[in-house]
Amino acid sequence: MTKYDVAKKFQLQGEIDSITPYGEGHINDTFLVTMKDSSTQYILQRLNTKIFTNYRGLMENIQKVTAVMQNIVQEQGGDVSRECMQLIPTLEGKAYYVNVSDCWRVYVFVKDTVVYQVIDSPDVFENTGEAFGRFIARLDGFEANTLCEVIPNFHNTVDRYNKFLTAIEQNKSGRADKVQNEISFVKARADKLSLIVDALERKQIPLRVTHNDTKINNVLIDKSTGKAICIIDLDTIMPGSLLYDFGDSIRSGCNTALEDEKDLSLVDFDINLYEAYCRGFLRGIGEKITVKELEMLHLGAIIITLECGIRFLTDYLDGDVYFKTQYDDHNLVRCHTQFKLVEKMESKSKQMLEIARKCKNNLSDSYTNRKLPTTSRL
Ligand code: ADP
Ligand code: GN1
Ligand code: MG
Repeated sequence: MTKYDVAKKFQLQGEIDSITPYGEGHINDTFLVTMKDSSTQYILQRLNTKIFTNYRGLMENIQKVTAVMQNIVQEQGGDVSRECMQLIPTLEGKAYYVNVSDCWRVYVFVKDTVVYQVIDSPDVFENTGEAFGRFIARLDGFEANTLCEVIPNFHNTVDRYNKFLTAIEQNKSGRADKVQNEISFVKARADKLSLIVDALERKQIPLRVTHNDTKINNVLIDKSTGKAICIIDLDTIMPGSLLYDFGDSIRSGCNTALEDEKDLSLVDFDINLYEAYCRGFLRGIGEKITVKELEMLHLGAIIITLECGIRFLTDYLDGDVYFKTQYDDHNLVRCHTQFKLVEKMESKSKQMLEIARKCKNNLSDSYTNRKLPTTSRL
């Protein structure tokens, strides 16, 4: 079945002109569908069903969350057509189309936006932080247990570490000898990896409905205003910790280079961008953040960057079976950028904590001195 045949299974307006590969995601196959009137476009995606084995549960999550979001944005006087992801139903009125083992879906294409792979503007990054903070705040009342866990233990850093140890032992790719330094880098930090998982388990921080893949190319920025208007890539929305959401934007946005930059001298952690994101995120989430979460934001950034590096290294050891790769050592190159960032963040962790506190205090001053919640909610 061709992509054209698949696209015709959905309720598209008009006649299809072209279908072309689009975006730089590591997981799904994304296409831009342009109609003959050329002003109407859609995003067609083939889900990676090897990774998202429970694609039906995943699509149900997305249906639930997009419906709630659309209502909230409408209530708040926003523009649903630009600020919310909107699924286009199939001819039978379903949210997705299954062909043998492939699962396809179509979204409304949000026009006049850009996504960044590297951000250098503090204003744009502050707007990005505000959008992700607001996203979590909007989902605050959402019952976490009504969503399925799309990928079990997705951000369970301890479990990621155990899988990494297994990958070393199995050495499926035969590359283990080559990455002894990288393996030592991770092992030296093993005690840090459980901090968020433990805090969740002890109910020191709340389990929330979170996005879980908040890298900067998962938010659409309005071309003319620079505002972050629409959060995309909703596949991994499920119960999780805000710290991973905050952290993943920092991991991707405060990197002065690309995630797969080969020249490590270009990779640095931009603390000014960190401050900009903190300001935006804390404004967006408002009073929904707890004191403990605030005090752990910097750890969220460090731990997820380490986790992401571990995942790239694990995939390298497994023979590149998870992330899309373009060349032989691609996952190793990605792992190196993440570990370099970890080191840079570690050397600035105290400053990162102070920045979070300062941003919160500046905001609290403007909030008529209302107090933060001091305990977790769940
Ligand atoms: P992946 O899971 O593979 O990362 P994404 O859902 O993030 O896939 O989509 C890949 C890219 O497609 C995004 O980075 C963005 O550039 C673009 N994109 C996705 N959805 C939309 C949309 N509704 N409107 C405009 N662009 C989109
Ligand atoms: C993947 O789908 P994409 O490219 O937005 C991955 C994230 C990683 C990221 C690293 C479902 O995100 O968890 O942090 O690559 N998504 C999944 O770039 O594994
Ligand atoms: Mg994406």
